Amino acid sequence: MRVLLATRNAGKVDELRQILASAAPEVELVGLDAVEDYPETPETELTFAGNALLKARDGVKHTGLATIADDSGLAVDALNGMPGVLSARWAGSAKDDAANNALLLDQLADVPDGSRGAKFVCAAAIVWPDGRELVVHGEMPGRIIRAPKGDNGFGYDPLFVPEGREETSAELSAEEKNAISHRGKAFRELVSGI
Ligand code: ITT
Repeated sequence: MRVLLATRNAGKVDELRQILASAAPEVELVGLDAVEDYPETPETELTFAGNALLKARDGVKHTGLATIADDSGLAVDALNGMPGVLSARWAGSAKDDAANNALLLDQLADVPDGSRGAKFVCAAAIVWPDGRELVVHGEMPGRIIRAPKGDNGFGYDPLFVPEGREETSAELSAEEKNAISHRGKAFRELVSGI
């Protein structure tokens, strides 16, 4: 089965290829780099599930292939669940991880250690050419520390310590992160339903 992977985020591509290779080895993933003139899908919905479905439907429309996509982000307790669906562009439209992390640290500067809870959330969607759709969710709870640590992963990983761990998710190996992550949980459930 050939499936389009509709994401431009290189960090996600690496994670999803690895998660899907072990959870669904029969699925042949086609990346967006193999598709000419693929337009970026505007993420106009206010929910992770809504945006994941928009991206997956666009993939079917442009390629005719079954398409999987995710929409994910960080929900910080002290920010009432923000940056949420705005996570990629929190410091502006450039989608700059370092700027996003710096802004988040500034915003939480006066928040005490006991109140720095947060979770990563992922909605994973698959849409088939015949119109069938499936969307599932995964979460990874944890907390935000005061300075970045670690070089693995992407996005907010250097600031996020998963519940029950001492290291940030940027200090975990890819296998360790995928085993507990929002994206790992959501995609393992997604492929069990296809
Ligand atoms: P696509 O829409 O092309 O998939 P994107 O980066 O715009 O790429 P999202 O809209 O889903 O993807 O935004 C996700 C953002 O949330 C991402 O850029 C990070 O800032 C953050 N994020 C999500 N999952 C993360 C993870 O596992 N580790 C660190 N940050 C993560």
